[in-house]
Parts: sequence; C-alpha cells; structure tokens
Amino acid sequence: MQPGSDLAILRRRIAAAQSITVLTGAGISADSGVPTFRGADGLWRNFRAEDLATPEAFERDPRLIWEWYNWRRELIATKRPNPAHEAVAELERRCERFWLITQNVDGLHRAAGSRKLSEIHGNIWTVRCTGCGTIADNHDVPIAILPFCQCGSLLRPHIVWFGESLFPDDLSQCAAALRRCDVLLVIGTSGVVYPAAGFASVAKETGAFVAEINLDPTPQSSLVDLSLQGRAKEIVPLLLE
Ligand code: BJW
Ligand code: ZN
Repeated sequence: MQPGSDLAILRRRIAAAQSITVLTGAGISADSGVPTFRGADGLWRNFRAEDLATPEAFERDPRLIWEWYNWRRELIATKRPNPAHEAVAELERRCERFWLITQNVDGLHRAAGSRKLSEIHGNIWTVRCTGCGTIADNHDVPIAILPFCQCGSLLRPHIVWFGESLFPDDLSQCAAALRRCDVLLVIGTSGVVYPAAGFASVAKETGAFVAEINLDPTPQSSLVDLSLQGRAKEIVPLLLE
C-alpha cells in the first residue's frame, strides 16, 4: 500500500477519531447474498420496491405485500453476516463514541454483534398490529398469510415504507450521531432515499471527514472527502488493520 493512498488516509482518520458514525445500505448485505433494491436481482415478480413498500399498496392488497415479505424472510433466514458486518461491529468495540445507522431491515448487523445502532427503516423480523399498535418479534418462516394479532387486527411488517415518517427516537439519535462524529463512513447505499440520502451532507456541514465505500460511484461521490470503490466485504475489514 502507498503511504499516501486513500486507504491509508482513511485508516489514519479512523485511528485518530474520537467519534465515528457509520451509515450502511443494502450493498453491505449484498456480500452476504441479500439482493439490493436497485440492483438487477432486486426485483420480485417484476415489482419494484417503490410499488410494494407503501402503506397504499398494503391497504390495497395485504396478501401480495405479505407474500413479498415472506419471500424475503425465507431468503434472509439463510444468510449470515459477512466480514464487512463483522468489521463494523469491531469498530464499535474499538471506538467509545460510535453509532451505526443502518437502512437495512435484515438484522445482519445485530447478528454480527453490533449493539449501538439505529435500524432506521425497521426490521423484517418485527411485526406491528394495525389495530392496537403492539410491536412484537416474529421469526416465523414461512409466516402465516395473512398474520393476525391477538386483538383480531391485521399485522404488518414493522418497517418504514415510502411516505411514512421515520421513528422520532431514531431520527434524534441519528442527528446527534451525525453532528458529533469526526468520521462518517457511508457503506453500500445508492444515496437516493431520504432522509438517509441527506445524512452525508449533515455530517460534512458539521465538520466530519466523510468517506464512501461502494461498488460504483453514487450521487454522493462528489460530496464526500474520499471514495473507495469496491466490495464492502473486501474494503471495510482493511480499514481496521
Ligand atoms: C455495494 C455492493 C457491495 C452493491 N459492496 N457496495 C426528499 C426528496 C425527495 C423525496 C423525498 C424526500 N423526503 C422524503 C421523500 C420520499 C421518500 C424518498 O426518499 N423517495 C426517493 C426514492 C426520492 N422517502 C420516504 O418516504 C421516507 N420517509 C420520509 O422521509 O418521511 C417524511 C416524508 C414523507 C413523505 C414526503 C416527504 C417527507 C421513508 C423511506 C423508507 C424507505 N424504505 C425502503 C423500503 C423498506 C421496505 C423493506 O425493506 O422491506 O428501504 S426503500 C429501500 O431503499 C429500502 C432501503 O433501505 C432504501 C435504501 O436503499 P439502499 O440501501 O441504498 O439500496 P440500493 O439497492 O438502492 O443501493 C445499493 C448500493 O449498494 C448501490 O449503490 C450499489 O452500488 C452498492 N453495492 N453491492 C459495496 N458488494
Ligand atoms: Zn392488536
């Protein structure tokens, strides 16, 4: 490795940081075999996520939406965290002021040992009652279609769909983590879905060094201080060496 290479620069920034925040997207789990949303394999029965992940779609056809989630639960249940998830968990252990913001609903960060995290789009293993609002873990694979609460109302995935607000506690936790961090790592997200797509600029405005790790350039690439192009599972572990 060249001493002045981007990788060496980022390693030094990480080693010197008092506070680190990490933002992840589907690309980090792609290396575990979970399809991304906007990649070629992200389609299910020719629907795009934007057609399925809305409250209107669920109201119109809850069976269709639950069939999509059941397909994804079956797929994710067979997947394990990869070296990138493990390196993020290790970063948490090494850095006292650490926060992970993930857009992923697959639970693989928790499985890798991450504990200081906000799952800002929810979790595919959690359900919420559309009647009484009760939130519960549910690991059934397959899940009953349709699943009902004890109160008799329909259950929905405890996931943030398009047009729905993020959970207020998560938003305040994320805002604090973005403001205080010296380094923000943005890993494997296309950077098109808000509000997460705005997080890199929030951290930059408050003086953080922002680095992006992605297979391809993204709309954020021109904004960040440094871009490392490649697979998350190959690059992220190198940041800790
Ligand atoms: C690799 C790799 C490898 C691959 N290694 N990298 C402001 C402006 C415009 C619109 C809006 C706005 N504010 C709100 C909106 C509306 C909307 C929105 O952003 N729409 C955009 C599409 C324009 N946002 C919302 O509705 C949000 N709510 C909200 O803001 O509430 C207030 C409000 C409401 C209404 C109006 C205004 C304000 C909620 C968004 C919830 C998104 N939920 C989803 C679906 C969840 C369903 C589920 O999972 O079951 O979450 S959308 C989908 O996209 C999913 C993801 O978390 C999210 C982000 O995708 P991600 O992770 O970036 O994946 P990909 O596939 O896009 O990218 C993968 C990347 O990895 C690529 O870059 C690859 O190159 C890379 N890669 N392999 C490294 N091995
Ligand atoms: Zn209920």
